[in-house]
Amino acid sequence: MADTAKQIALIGAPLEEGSGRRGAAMGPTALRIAGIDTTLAELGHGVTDEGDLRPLPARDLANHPRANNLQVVAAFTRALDAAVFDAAEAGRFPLVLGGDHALSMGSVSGMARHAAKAGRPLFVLWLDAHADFNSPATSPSGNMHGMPVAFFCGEAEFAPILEKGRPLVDPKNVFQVGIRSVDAREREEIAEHGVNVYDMRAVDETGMAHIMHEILGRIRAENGLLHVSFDVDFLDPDLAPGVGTTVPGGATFREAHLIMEMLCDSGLVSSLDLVELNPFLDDRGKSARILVELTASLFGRRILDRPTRSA
Ligand code: 4U7
Ligand code: MN
Ligand code: MN
Ligand code: MN
Repeated sequence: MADTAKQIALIGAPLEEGSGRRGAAMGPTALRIAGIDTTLAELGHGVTDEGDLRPLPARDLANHPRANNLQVVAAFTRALDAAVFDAAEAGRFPLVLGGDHALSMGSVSGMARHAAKAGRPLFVLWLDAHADFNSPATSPSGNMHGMPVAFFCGEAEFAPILEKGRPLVDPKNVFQVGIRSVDAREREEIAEHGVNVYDMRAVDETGMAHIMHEILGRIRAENGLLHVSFDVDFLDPDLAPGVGTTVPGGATFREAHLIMEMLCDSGLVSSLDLVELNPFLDDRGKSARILVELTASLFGRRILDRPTRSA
């Protein structure tokens, strides 16, 4: 049983237009079939499935030649900003079932508004093979799933997807772990903006526990809220092949579970995205199942009971 029972709101975001291929729109369904709701309920939590968001394209915005399917991505951004904010304000834990990573423009925006209202800083833990810090001006592909971090850190070139004056996330409050594929311009951008990056080499050299202690210590010291964004390609492709952008040399099974266990013990996590699952590319539901198992670790499943001593 979980130490602290939560009220969890499952919010389906069948967005695939932010990526370069089809399939991620089936992600929410695959996560439900893999038992995300019953797994969390068995751990003692209250679970409400809000179903899938189905926003109409934002036709008030002009299309952009370097931001593919901007109107669809913008519609999901607005819908998720509202759904995540409303759930958090109601005291529930927003758990977004993706959908491609462009959806984090909306989920992080909603949590940034919630944190601003509570007078607390928002931190973001970005678990990904990629930095996702492109903008329409720098992206090699134009695919918006490679842009969410630049968007919520306030990079200027974005079309006005959300109204001006939205709360942003301080790039110094963004922690990226597992990074191993960074574009040339992204490399400059993340350094200029002061994003905290623990690339795969840092994981190899210092170990995941050390990295997580450092991150959690900082968030606790600043009384922050933590949004976790989990891209399937953070994991090694042998473990999780159901994703469109596999990169070799990813996190192992235990590294990923340790992160979730330490996050659970910290009590700091306030929201979660599960993104980039592409069931069309998966191997008999393997990736969907591992995501559900990792989510169970985040919500209190543990190997043995032990005193809390993380961070
Ligand atoms: B994901 C890429 F060029 N950087 O911008 C781009 F390599 O959400 C990939 O992390 C982005 O899966 C990957 O198109 C986005 C590319
Ligand atoms: Mn990503
Ligand atoms: Mn990625
Ligand atoms: Mn910049």
